[in-house]
Amino acid sequence: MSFLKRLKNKFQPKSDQTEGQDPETLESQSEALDDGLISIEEFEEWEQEQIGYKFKAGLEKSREKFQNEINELMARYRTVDEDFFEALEEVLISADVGFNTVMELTDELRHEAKIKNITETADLRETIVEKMVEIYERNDDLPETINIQENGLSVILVVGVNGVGKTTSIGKLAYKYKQEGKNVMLAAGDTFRAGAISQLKIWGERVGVDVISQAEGSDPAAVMYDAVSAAKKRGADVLICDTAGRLQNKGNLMNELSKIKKVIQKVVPEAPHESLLVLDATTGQNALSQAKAFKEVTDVSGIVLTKLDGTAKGGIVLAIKNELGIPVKFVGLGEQLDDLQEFSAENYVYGLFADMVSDAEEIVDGEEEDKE
Ligand SMILES: Nc1nc2c(ncn2[C@@H]2O[C@H](COP(=O)(O)OP(=O)(O)OP(=O)(O)O)[C@@H](O)[C@H]2O)c(=O)[nH]1
Ligand SMILES: [Mg+2]
Repeated sequence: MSFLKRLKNKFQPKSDQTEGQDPETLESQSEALDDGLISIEEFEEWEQEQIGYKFKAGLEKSREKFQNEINELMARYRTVDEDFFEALEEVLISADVGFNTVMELTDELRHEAKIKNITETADLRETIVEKMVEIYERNDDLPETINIQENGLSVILVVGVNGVGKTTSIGKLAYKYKQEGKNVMLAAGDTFRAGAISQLKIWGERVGVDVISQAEGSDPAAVMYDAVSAAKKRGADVLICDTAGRLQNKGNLMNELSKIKKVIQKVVPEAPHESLLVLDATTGQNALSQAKAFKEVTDVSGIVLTKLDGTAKGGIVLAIKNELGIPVKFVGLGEQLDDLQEFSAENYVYGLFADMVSDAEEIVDGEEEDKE
């Protein structure tokens, strides 16, 4: 089965279903599952489709830009030659894919075109998409999944500079884990910025989870110690910790974060289970420099890439993974509570090329018919 067709089966299983008309909610589907009205397979299929919608909607700007440019490219260059590859490189670089990744991708496309004897650019379309997933997933010992314990407390430390979407992402994460039936608590570790504590408390109320805090200006490590102790005592499953992102003073930040980790480990030796760095996708190359700077001061186990819905340069996802060696674990696809989604290369590529995926059947079926 072709790659695009496989994506189509995964994300658009019911061909007659029109997008946006699916009236089912998570609650009603979960009930239907509990009542035995639908099977686990049907539930999972439905869930995957919903995730597909989210990625498709969140990546709309990037998809439009990318597909327009690729279409133009294919119209302008009909035969596969060096001019075409150079123009393709420009398109990818302008989508923030990152120089090294672009070079790796186009080198492999050159090779693929040669061995498969592909001479028309239109026939290379699907290979471009497939290679993007392949390159993302390659040489990869990096754990993509979130390290949440089945039993016992999991501590998630959230770091990042001001304004990138830390608090919002913490709120959305809390919502996600609460929906999954977990007992969630939050720690207001940004005691530095005025208003940061009350902002987190508002999210706590909105989602319905407890927030452990102290007065503004107090020692963040003391807040964390309180919070981890309370979370352990109350038998919480997940504790998500906010921090202040004062990157302009790296020495201070390093001391503060290592002190925070030390006190957390006094209570839960294997914590933090995740140290998530939040980056704003709309800041492009600047997000990459922030990540490099954070890597110098602390361990980062994953990236939360926010505001992907606000940029047409969604290629930044590929650059982050390949140029920093840190997996993107969550992406922010909008302002709704359920718009923070777990990242997977296939979901992402589906969002970027959903229209091409929708067209896949006709093209592929046509080819199959031709062969018969
Ligand atoms: N469209 C969109 N907006 C987002 C997303 N994530 C966060 N935002 C917005 O980004 C703005 C800043 O988010 P905050 O969560 O306050 O950022 P922060 O990092 O906590 O900022 P400080 O507390 O100042 O350090 C808010 O207006 C959010 O609604 C996203 O995925 N998509
Ligand atoms: Mg905040």
